[in-house]
Amino acid sequence: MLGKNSPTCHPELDEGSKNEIMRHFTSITQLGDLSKALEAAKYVKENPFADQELGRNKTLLMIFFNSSLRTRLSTQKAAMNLGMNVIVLDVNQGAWRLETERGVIMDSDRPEHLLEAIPVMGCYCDVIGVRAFAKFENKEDDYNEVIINQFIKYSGKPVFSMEAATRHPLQTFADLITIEEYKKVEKPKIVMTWAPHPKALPQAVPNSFAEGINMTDYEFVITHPRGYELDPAFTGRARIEYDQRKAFEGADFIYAKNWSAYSGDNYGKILCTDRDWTVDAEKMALTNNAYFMHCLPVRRNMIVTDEVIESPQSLVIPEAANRVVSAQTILKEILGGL
Ligand code: AN0
Ligand code: CP
Repeated sequence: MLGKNSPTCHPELDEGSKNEIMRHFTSITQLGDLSKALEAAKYVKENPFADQELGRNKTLLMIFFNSSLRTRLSTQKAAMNLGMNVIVLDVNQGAWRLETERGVIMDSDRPEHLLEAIPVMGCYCDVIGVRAFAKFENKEDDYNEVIINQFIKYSGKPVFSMEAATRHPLQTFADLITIEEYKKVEKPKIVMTWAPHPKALPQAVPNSFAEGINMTDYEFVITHPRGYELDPAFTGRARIEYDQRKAFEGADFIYAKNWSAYSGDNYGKILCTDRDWTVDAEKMALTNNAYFMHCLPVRRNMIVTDEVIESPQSLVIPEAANRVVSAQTILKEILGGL
C-alpha cells in the first residue's frame, strides 16, 4: 500500500539550506565549526567501530560518473565501519547511458533520462554519494553544479559529494585532518602549488582546498603560472605569488595539484606544461622542511619527482588513509540526521 513515505514521482526537496547542513554535504564550509569537526574526526579515527549500530539496515548508494580509487574504497570502508550496506554503480559501465539535458528529443544513444534515473536510485537507498566531475562543456553548468544539484533535488535522499564539478570536500576534510596531525606550529604556512599535467583537470580539488584553508587561520599562499587564477570566491584571503620558488620559502606544507585554466575563454584549457613547475628536492630545500601533500592520483616526474614523493616528508599515504576518517565522520553526521 502506498504510504506517506512512499516515493513520489519526482520529489522536490530543499537544496541544502543552512539549517539542514548535514542533510547534504557538498562543501567543506558546511562542516560549520572546524575545530569541532576535527575533534569528531579524531574520535572516529580512534574508535572506528563505535557506531556500528548507526548504519544498521541503512544502504549507501555510490554513483560514479568518473573513475576513482581512493574515494570508492575509503567511502565504502567508512560505510562498512558504520554497519551500512553499500551499492556501487559506475554509470558509464553497465548502466543505461544517461541524458542530462531537459527538453531534448531523446533520439540519440542515451536511452534514459537523469530525471527518471535519480528518483529511481533514491528508492533503493538511504544515502547517496555522487562523483560527477566538471565536463568543461559549459562553465556555467559546471559552476552551477547541475548534476549533483539534480540529485539533491530529485532523489529524496541525503546526498554527499565524492567530487563534483567545483569541489571535493571529502578530500579537503582529509587534508585538514592530516595537517592538524602533522603541524609543528599553531599557524603553519601552507603553500598550494600548481604543477604540470598532460590532461586538462578540474579546479575542484584546489577550489575546495582553498575553501578549507580559508576556514583556518593558517598562512596561505597559492602559486601558479599567470593565467591559472582560480575563482576568487574560493581563493579568498590567499596571497597569490607567481614566483614558485619565492612562494616555497619558509613553507611548512606544500600542497601540489594541477588544474586547468578557470578564467574567461580559457576555461578548461591547458596553458602551460612547463616542467620547471614540477616539485623537486631543490625547491623543497627552500621550505621550512615542509611536508609534501597531494590528493592522488599523481603523475610522478610531472607533478612531483620520485625523490620528493618517496621522501620521509611525503604525506601522500597518511593523507589517503585519512579519507576513511573523513568519509566516516561525514556519514556518521548524515546518518544521525535520518
Ligand atoms: C581528478 C582531479 O584532478 O579532479 C581527481 C583527483 C582526486 N584527477 C584526475 O583526473 C587525474
Ligand atoms: N583523491 C581522490 O579522490 O582519489 P580518487 O580519484 O582515486 O578517488
